[in-house]
Amino acid sequence: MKACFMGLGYIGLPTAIIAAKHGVDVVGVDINSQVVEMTNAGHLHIVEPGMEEMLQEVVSQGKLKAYTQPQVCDAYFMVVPTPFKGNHEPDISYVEAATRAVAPLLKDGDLYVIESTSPVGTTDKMAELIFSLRPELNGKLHIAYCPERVLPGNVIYELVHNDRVIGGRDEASTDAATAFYSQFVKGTLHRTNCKTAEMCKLTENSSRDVQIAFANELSLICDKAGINVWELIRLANKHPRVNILWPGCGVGGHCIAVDPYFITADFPVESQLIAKAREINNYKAFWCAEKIENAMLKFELKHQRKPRVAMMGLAFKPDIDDLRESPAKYIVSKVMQSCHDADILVVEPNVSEHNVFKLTPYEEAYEKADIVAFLTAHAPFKSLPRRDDKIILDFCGIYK
Ligand code: SAJ
Repeated sequence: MKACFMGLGYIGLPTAIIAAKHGVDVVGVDINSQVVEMTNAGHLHIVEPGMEEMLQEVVSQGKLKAYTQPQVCDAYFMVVPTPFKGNHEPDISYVEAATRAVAPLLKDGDLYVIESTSPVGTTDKMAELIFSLRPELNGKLHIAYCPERVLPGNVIYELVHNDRVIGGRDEASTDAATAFYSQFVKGTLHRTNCKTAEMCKLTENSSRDVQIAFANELSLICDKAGINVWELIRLANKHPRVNILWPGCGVGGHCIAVDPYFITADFPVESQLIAKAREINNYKAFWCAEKIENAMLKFELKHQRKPRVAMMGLAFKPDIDDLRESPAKYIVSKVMQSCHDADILVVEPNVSEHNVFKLTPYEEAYEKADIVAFLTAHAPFKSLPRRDDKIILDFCGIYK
């Protein structure tokens, strides 16, 4: 079995490495020649604990080789990004480009799988594209959709142990995809059709977005009512069948803040709750920025001088260095734009340098600031002594 992974990013590269480690001959393909060179040299271009050692092992054994163009194989996996356009419409052009690239290489009996998060109907659309280019293969390929569910930082474990959903266009396709993944997945492989599998991935992340929106909405209500939202949620969760998530300064990252739009774009009439959750989570970041700006104004009126403000955290969630789609980054930028001459100290302990923000060590910023806005609940912030001489805006539950 020879498998070709189209896209060597955060998911494609680890999956290619794990498949190679389990005996599959792997061709890794990326349009970025630097990624290809680094991969072939055994250097990981992403951050993932334990993965580089495994890459070096499979490269030295000749089990994985990277190219800028696909090679003839028996199975092809589309693991490319699916971003959204300005109007929140999904952009499947990378999946389409990767499919066009492998189409000339396909032969009778091959397996074609999409792993990229995709709008419902993408697998059928790509099947039609393949058959329009290779009509003689109609009915002779195995075509399936199989999303991943891994959490960056724990990929080696989760790629192997998480359950997976395998959705073929027909039973034989589900069989073929299940046979492939069973070579390295120890979790259960759940069979379904491709549309359900596509929707399942979108549902998982939308479900989390909706639950976080509920917590964020509670935080707005509690702020107005003078109730500590952290205590409230902790108490409500004592109910045996209630499990509320935590509010924050919005929702970031490349999955939960993005995938719900793949549903709302295609089902605008039906997806009222999902759309509203996106709105609430986006609004929460705006609200936090306004809170900081108001606190700054109040301070200035009271003390007849501008406050020094510490913005604690830029990453989209605790204890990582990933700033993608980060609400914290949005808040810092918005406050800086609204208050040009403000004295703002930006803190991100997981990043050594940033091209836009000058970073200050967290203890120094906390010490010097009049107003401290906790945006990301990084572990080191929790050890800072609570100080009554500062205005503390705890948006992420440092003191929960
Ligand atoms: N957040 C809250 N309150 C909470 C939990 C999270 O405000 O109670 C915020 C975080 O601060 C962050 C955002 O939500 O801004 C997303 O964080 P996350 O940890 O929920 O998710 P991601 O984006 O790091 O990774 C998710 C994972 N999904 C879940 O944990 C349900 C991962 O399993 C998926 O594979 C990944 O999305 C993906 O690729 O879809």
